[in-house]
Amino acid sequence: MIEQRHILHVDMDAFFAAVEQMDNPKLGGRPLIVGGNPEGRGVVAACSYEARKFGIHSAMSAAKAMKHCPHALFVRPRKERYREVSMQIMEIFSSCSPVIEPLSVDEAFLDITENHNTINEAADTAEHIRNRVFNEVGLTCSAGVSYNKFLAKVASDINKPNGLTIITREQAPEFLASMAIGRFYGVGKVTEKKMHTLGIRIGHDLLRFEKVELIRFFGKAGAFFYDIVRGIDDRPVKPGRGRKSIGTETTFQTDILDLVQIQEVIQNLAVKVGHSLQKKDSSGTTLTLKVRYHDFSTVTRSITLPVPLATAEEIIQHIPQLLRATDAGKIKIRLLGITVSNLSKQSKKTPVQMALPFF
Ligand code: DCP
Ligand code: CA
Ligand code: CA
Repeated sequence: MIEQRHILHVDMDAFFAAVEQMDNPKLGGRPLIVGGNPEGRGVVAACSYEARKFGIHSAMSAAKAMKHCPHALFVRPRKERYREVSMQIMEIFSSCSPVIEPLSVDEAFLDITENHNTINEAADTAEHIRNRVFNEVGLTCSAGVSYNKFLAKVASDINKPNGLTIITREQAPEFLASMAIGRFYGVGKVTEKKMHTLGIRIGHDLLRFEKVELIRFFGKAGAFFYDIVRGIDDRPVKPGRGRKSIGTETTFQTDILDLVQIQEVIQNLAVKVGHSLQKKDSSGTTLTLKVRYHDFSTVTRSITLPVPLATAEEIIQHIPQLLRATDAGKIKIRLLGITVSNLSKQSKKTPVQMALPFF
């Protein structure tokens, strides 16, 4: 076992919504939704905690949010501004530890093992960071402190908004045993369902299974589940990692069923992603297709390849396989997206040009 580490996870509260409320005090203290047009087919990107009391949450349709709370205020996202604020918070994090791994625009892991002998010292640093974010940026955030990444991330969510939670090594087993299985890292909707059919609803139920059994049921992830429910997660905080993925998606004016039309859309998305990859001199080994059906249920299908993808043509080659694993053509679709992840810097400078019969 590696030595006791002190890991922090910091995550901004209602990030886009909080930035809007900060920049425009008239929006403060009110149910606020940042997202698309509620009269059209927009979705909620973020909502203030005042809006959450009405059952509104991210990814809900803006129209539905409007129904839940007719007096909510709606504003459109300003991505550039969020990126700017994101840089400010990341700078504060960086000044507190060189070992920082941004996970998304509003959150990061920090390894502060160095210079911190006890978890209480680590908690003091978490509070110091939260104070600085509040005083220097003007926003609240929540933090989790524990001895691994998984527990630190879970912890940051517990006392949201504007809270701090510590999970010590002693507290971890009881905590993990009573945790709902869907909250375990890597357990998405599909895996959660499968866990339920196996009678696994909380961490405690998962403890009954041998590692080999879990591997049989869940593949490699099974081994990971076996470990994390025992509080074992040795993943390091990886500093200096840039963007984790490059992707794009589109929501249609009206839902589409026609496969030819679907393929055309994906081709355009692939061209966009291909351009971004080339602009950033990146390539990635994992390709993910996201399909949201008319009823908002969403599936993602991924493949990981031995050779990184760097161009639209290379992406498009793998789309039919991914598409076949969805209900495209059978069930109406409202959104399609593709993402390339597991990025590395060295793209192939001279991609082989192929005359590809798309699909
Ligand atoms: N976001 C988005 N679409 C989603 C989820 C999130 O555009 N489906 C954006 C808006 C969020 C930001 O990312 O403000 C950060 O996402 P979080 O999941 O961290 O959620 P919030 O920061 O909004 O709220 P919380 O206080 O629960 O962290
Ligand atoms: Ca957040
Ligand atoms: Ca977040």
